[in-house]
Amino acid sequence: MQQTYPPVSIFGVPTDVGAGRRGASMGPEGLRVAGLVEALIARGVDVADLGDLKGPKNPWTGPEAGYRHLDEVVAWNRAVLDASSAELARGRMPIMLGGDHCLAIGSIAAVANHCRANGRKLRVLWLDAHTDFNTSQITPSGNVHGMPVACLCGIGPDVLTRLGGESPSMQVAQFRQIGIRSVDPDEKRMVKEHGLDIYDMRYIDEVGMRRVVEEALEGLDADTHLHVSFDVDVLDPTIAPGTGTPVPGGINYREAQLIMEMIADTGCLGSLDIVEVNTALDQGNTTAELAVDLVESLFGKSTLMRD
Ligand code: HAR
Ligand code: MN
Ligand code: MN
Ligand code: MN
Repeated sequence: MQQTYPPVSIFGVPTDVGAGRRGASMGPEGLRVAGLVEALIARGVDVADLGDLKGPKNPWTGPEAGYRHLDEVVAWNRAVLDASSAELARGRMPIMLGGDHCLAIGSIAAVANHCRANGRKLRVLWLDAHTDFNTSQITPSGNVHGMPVACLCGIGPDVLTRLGGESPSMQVAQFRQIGIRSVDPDEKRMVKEHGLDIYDMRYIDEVGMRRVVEEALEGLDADTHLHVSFDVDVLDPTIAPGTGTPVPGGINYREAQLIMEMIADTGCLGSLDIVEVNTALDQGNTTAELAVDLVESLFGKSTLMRD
């Protein structure tokens, strides 16, 4: 099925203020060096690389009141919110290159506002080893990249939950999470209490990725904007070692391709984050290269002759 895609605007968000290890700040350049822009052009996509957003340096300090670097996280996310909102308003698809996963607070708040203003439904597909549903009270680390889903659902500090204006930006029921295999004990209680829709590794093993993605994308229609938040640590560390919090037992190459191919088939992709690529921990640039390979599938490149 040959599809046309809206024009794409790419931004780098070179920060690791939300992470527990340094180096995700080099992710945007790693993805560019891996040929992201060229790959999209080859798919026939109209793409503009608008360069990197600006934000504060990483102070590399410990948690204060349960958060590390909260002021810096807020500053980066304001920049993400503004940039993403502006591109959505111009009818372009924002692709945010992380950077650590805290940036999803700004990117998804922007998409939520855009969908509300235009009467569109919104679904978020969260591809991750982690549920990212921590709060300042229960976080084992204070790292805000472990908290974006909670913040978007209105659970977190006002400066983040109200970043986009209204709080909550999102309802829990709008999220689907695939690839989960590392949830902190109190976080587990939280996600159960709030009823987050989670397709964990055991479920993927038991029913297979095809059915998982069918279920996660069920109910999408022409009025639905699909946001994909792609944390590369969803991938098995043997194929994607360049990430700050690798967890064994992740999804394999074909499972990852199938997710992207099935998303492409929906024609609903409206925005994308590619986060947690940490080139300092990578073997060569393999993790960014794999991410680019997967983005090609997300934009309709098929391994079979289905075009
Ligand atoms: N759950 C742990 C914490 O909150 C680790 C979170 C790691 N998060 C990411 N994003 N890499 O998914 O500290
Ligand atoms: Mn994450
Ligand atoms: Mn993760
Ligand atoms: Mn849209």
